[in-house]
Parts: sequence; C-alpha cells; structure tokens
Amino acid sequence: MTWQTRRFRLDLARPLVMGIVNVTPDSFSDGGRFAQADAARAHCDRLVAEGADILDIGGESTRPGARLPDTAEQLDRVRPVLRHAVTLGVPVSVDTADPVVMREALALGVDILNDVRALQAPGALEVAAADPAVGVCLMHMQGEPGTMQAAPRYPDDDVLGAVARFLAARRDAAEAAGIARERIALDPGIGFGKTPAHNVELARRQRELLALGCPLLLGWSRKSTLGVLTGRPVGERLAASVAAALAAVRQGAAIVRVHDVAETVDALKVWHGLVQ
Ligand code: 7PJ
Repeated sequence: MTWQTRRFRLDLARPLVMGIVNVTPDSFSDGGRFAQADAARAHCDRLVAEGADILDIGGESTRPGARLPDTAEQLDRVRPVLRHAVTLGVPVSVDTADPVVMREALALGVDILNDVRALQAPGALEVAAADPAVGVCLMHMQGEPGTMQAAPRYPDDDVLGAVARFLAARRDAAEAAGIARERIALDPGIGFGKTPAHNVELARRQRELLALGCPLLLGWSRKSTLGVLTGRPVGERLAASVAAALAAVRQGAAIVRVHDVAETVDALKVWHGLVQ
C-alpha cells in the first residue's frame, strides 16, 4: 500500500513515524514569538535526525478545553516553521482545520493536510481538492475541543461503529470532491470525544477499520488514556506511548503520530527485526 502526498508517494510496507511539532505559545510577546519559531525549527531538525518519516506541524491546540486561535494567529505561528520544514527532505503535514491556513500552507509547499475535523469546515474540501496530489488525513472527533471530554457517549456504546461510519462518510465526501482514495488516510481520533474505555475499545477493534480501504494513522502519544492505564502524568508517558505505538502497528496502523521519534523509531526497528 502507498499514500500519495504532494511531493512523495509514501511506501507503507513498513510503518511510518510522524513526528509532532507543536507551535503553541506560552508567551505572546514578540520576543516569545521569534524564540518560539526558532525552537520549533530546531525541533524539526532534531526529529528528522531522529528518523521521522513525516513532520506534523500545528499551531492550533486541540487539547481538551483549549481555546481556538484565530486564523491570523495560527498563520503567524506556523508560517516560519513550515517554510523551514519543507526544506528538510521529508513530507510535511500541517495540523489544522482552518481552510485559510490550509491554503497558505499549500502555497508554502506542504505535502499533507492533517485535519481533526476531517475537512468539514466550509471550504476545506475544496482547498484539498484543488491541489492535484496533496495527501489528507481525516480524523474522527465527537463534539468540540472545549467540551468533547464532558461525559462522551455513543449510541448502544458502539464507538467503533460510529467512528467507522463517520470515517466512511468523510472518505466518500472527499472522493466525491475529487480527492482520490490513494491520497486519503483515516484516523479514529484517540481522545477526541472518547472515554478511556472508548479508546481501548477502538484499539482492540482497530483492525475492523482496515475495511475502509485507506491507511490508518493513530495518535496515542502521551494521551490521557495512557495516564489512566499507567497512573503516570503526561511528562512520564514515554514507555506507555512507545508501547501504544507498537500496539497500533500490530493492529494495522500504517502511520503513528508521536512526540518521541527516536524511541519510537528504535522500537519499530526491533519490532520489524523480530516479528515478521
Ligand atoms: C491528533 C492529531 C491525532 C491526528 C492531535 C495531541 C492532540 N491529528 N492532532 N491524530 N492529536 N491525525 O497530540 O495530544 O490523534 S493534537
């Protein structure tokens, strides 16, 4: 299987590691912004040196309870980082749901649109379809980031069914808009409007999502369900995150989205060497 992205047709014979580059500020001063862009560019270099197959760059925190930055603010954050990232020889994705940010990112040369809203914002499908080869990742989210973790529920407790139906519908909408199936990856959206039990159920039944006919991308890195399983705070979830990435691959994931690239790359090399 392959995933067509703008400059690269990605071979999915072995699992790929997508390294996370967050450009979300803790300072709003100008000095803060320049320092932040510098740090994010250096982080891109580091993740590529560590073996990242894809860089995922986002300026829109979708953590539960996060405030949504406006378009101009998001662009100010990600623009300098994207400009640098596209020079590094690996495919670059932009983690955004905003069609204006998508269009600008495409103009800067990004290869993949990674959208936690699965191209549902007005104009987003059209932006993706207008580019002949850009790859897209369509993710399932129930509710809105601000409130999605307040007692999420699924009819008949069928989280896998709900996720599969949503992803099938968004895949079909993308294809109908002119985005070829070979350009589409799908993601069940671990932690996006889901309890720990829902996330575990999705992991156990993940293989059923392969019937959707697209590569699966999974993001477990440092997420709160790993805190529930281990009792550890977010800063101590490295081993848990690596284990979750391996589990996702065993269950059919083609791409894992991670913060800790070096450790995940090593784990997958050993996995690949020992299990064939
Ligand atoms: C995901 C994402 C994910 C995809 C974030 C975090 C929250 N994009 N963006 N899948 N998560 N495709 O990293 O904790 O799971 S932001």
